[in-house]
Amino acid sequence: MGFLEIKIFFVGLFSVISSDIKAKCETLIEVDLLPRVQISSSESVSDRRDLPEFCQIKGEIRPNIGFEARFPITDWNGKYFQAGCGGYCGQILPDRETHSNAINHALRRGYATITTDGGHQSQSMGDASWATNHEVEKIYASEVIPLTHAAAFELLDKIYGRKPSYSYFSGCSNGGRLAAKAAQEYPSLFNGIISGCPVLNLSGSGGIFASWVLRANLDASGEIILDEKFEDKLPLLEQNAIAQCDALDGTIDGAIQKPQDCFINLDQIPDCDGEETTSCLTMDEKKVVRKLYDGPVNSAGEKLFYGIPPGSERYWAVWHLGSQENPSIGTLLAEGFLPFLGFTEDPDGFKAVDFDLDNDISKLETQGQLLDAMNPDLNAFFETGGKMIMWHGQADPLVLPDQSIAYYNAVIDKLGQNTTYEFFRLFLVPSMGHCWELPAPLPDRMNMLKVLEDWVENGSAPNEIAVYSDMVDKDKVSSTKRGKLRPYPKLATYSDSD
Ligand SMILES: [Ca+2]
Repeated sequence: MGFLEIKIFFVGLFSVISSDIKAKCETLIEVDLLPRVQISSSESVSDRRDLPEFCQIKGEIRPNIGFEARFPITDWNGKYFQAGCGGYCGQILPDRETHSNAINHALRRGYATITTDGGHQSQSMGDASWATNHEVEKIYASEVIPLTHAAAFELLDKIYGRKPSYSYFSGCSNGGRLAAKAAQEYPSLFNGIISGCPVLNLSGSGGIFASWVLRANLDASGEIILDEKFEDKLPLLEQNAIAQCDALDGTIDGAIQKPQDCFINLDQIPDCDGEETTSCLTMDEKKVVRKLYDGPVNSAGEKLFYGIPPGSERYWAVWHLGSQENPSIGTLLAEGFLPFLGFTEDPDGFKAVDFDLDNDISKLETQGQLLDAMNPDLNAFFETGGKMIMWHGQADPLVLPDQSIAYYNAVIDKLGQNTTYEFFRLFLVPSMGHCWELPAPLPDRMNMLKVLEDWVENGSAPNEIAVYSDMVDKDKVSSTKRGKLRPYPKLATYSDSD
């Protein structure tokens, strides 16, 4: 055969294969019942201009995990991508961009992808009433990972007739917690794992920290002190933090890269003297802000969890500012966690603000063992050759980055610095908030999946990760700025060049 004939032969073969895949996709619902999956629809989708043609499969993974799978009709790269769901899950959200639940970025790279609702359905942020059922809690805690993996492999076998060459897991927030759980509890399922802004210490975050934030923000009569209007004063707080702590890391770049060295002095912010403006704080406001930076303490003054990082102020409105009528997301999450997830028994009518930091912490232990992803023994994952990238916005005011740093150090204590560095690296993203809620002042876009592929498939370990800005809000973000993240404890660097 000449070149042209060979080309025609392969093009012909290829179109047979892709039409075969399309046919399998569109008849999937009629084939034999799959042991692990109840399919409700399966069809090829070719009218999404932002996506390659894909087989869209919807249904339920037994017992009750809603899912959507998106498998390429043509040009499958032979690999599998599973996403973890954010928050308390409950929705499938296959078109979500950025990091939670997101699969389209992997589909565009040719992956067969799947995302789920975590094993229960809910419509509103912070709804954890489904967690009165302990079996459902166990699925949310981690069982969703192997159940989804096994079901997806059945689907891959039906559509492509084979197993994938590589499997990846990625998630942010609760999805990042699931990613860490995958490495800890199911070490042989994934070749590569991306754990973003993970709620590793879910019982500490949802129980101790979240209830502290609510209580710190109430006056003696139970009224909220920092409400939605306080958003206007956040730039003042941010400027104060940057002025005091940007240089502590050795570089004035607009980011506080050593927040642990930073103690914010609020005396430098003028007191409001009768007249309220956006360039002063009242005494009550200063008291609350002090408590937020310092973090939870008990009545003996003992520190119980981390404080909100300086430099994260611009994101406080998204997560922590609200009113009685319009509660903050942090409030909703706290009221969901306590009582439904945090306690073994779910006390009726319990309010998060009533969580007692002197007496109630031990009540979180049993559920903490189920939910938290704190086990530093990743040896089994290491032994299988798995690689994990953990990343965390250094200005995340909801899921505090200190818990990722503490975890990383615990893994080093367990496995040693050299072994850990061979398969697990932590990247802190300066000035980025929680998973991505607003453009950060510094570059906050990166392609972690590409970086992880290079590590897993080519043995090219990430010594630096490019970050860039493609936001258009030019008043706030430099569109040409580039950065390089480096593995913790190294710091990121920035340049103005393209
Ligand atoms: Ca700096």
